[in-house]
Amino acid sequence: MSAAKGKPVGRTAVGLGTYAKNTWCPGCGNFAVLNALKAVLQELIDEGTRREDIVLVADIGCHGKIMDYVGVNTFNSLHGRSVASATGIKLANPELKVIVHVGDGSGLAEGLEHILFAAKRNVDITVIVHDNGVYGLTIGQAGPETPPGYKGRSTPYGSLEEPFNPLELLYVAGASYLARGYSHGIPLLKRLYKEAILHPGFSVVDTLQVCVTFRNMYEAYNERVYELEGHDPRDEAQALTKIREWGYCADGPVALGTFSVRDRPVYGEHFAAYGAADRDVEATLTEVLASLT
Ligand SMILES: Cc1ncc(C[n+]2csc(CCOP(=O)(O)OP(=O)(O)O)c2C)c(N)n1
Ligand code: SF4
Ligand SMILES: [Mg+2]
Repeated sequence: MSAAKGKPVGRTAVGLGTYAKNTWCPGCGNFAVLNALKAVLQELIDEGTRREDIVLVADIGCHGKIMDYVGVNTFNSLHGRSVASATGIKLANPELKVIVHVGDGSGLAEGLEHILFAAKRNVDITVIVHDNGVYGLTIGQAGPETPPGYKGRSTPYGSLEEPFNPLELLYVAGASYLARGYSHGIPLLKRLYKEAILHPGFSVVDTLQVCVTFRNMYEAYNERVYELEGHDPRDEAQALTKIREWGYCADGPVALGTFSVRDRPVYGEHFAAYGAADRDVEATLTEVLASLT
């Protein structure tokens, strides 16, 4: 549990608040993510989920501070390692709803291998990417989702690299639920976060979370975003076409909504068949130790 967190203030208009002082910049897109998430968690609690069965996991970055602002259990992981930690938490206690908050830097650069393998395994966790296309906390360096031409502390003459499409990458890796939201649209974020959390298997919501201080995309996104209509997320060809429509840097329409839902075996579901719960741990350990001598 985060030390900065005080006693939950209880149910208010936004619910599940804490006494921690919020240090995000005024206007930051993280506020929309926070409000949507708290509303969804409150709904889940009202529908019967135990508050103590919800775990938020994050690591380092402006997005990671979200853990201090929600009155549920939280785990602060090493930088880039939050998806690996979440995988362990879920496997140790499958009853938990495990939600991971990553930045485009922490999740798609420092921790890329972890997110790819969690998708490949279809671990039953939800990853919310706070995708602002920049390293916010360390004051505006270019990251994996930064488009060419971006001028920041590490690229004063403009970034030369093209971003990759995280949804395409995670689709190929095996994620069984993929969606994109935008921090200027809390109702859609709520729908996507709830769908993702309830989806059995690896779910990801790439959230276009505007960093007003280092990469203010509100005007550009407002002109280009649209919500998917008549799209069948279970049709793989349609899903891939829509996922590939926007390459995260070129102009053109930016689709929001649920791109893909697939039924895949969920990692860990078969563990119970191993009979781990019934095993005599002491006898097994003695046997293993004896085999080493
Ligand atoms: C291994 C490691 N590399 C680099 C850093 C420095 N660092 C801290 S936060 C951060 C950027 C985080 O960017 P992002 O994940 O996009 O989060 P944001 O602040 O934009 O929400 C970096 C590079 C670190 N703490 N540890
Ligand atoms: S630096 Fe950017 S991402 Fe970080 S709190 Fe400020 S506006 Fe938000
Ligand atoms: Mg970022």
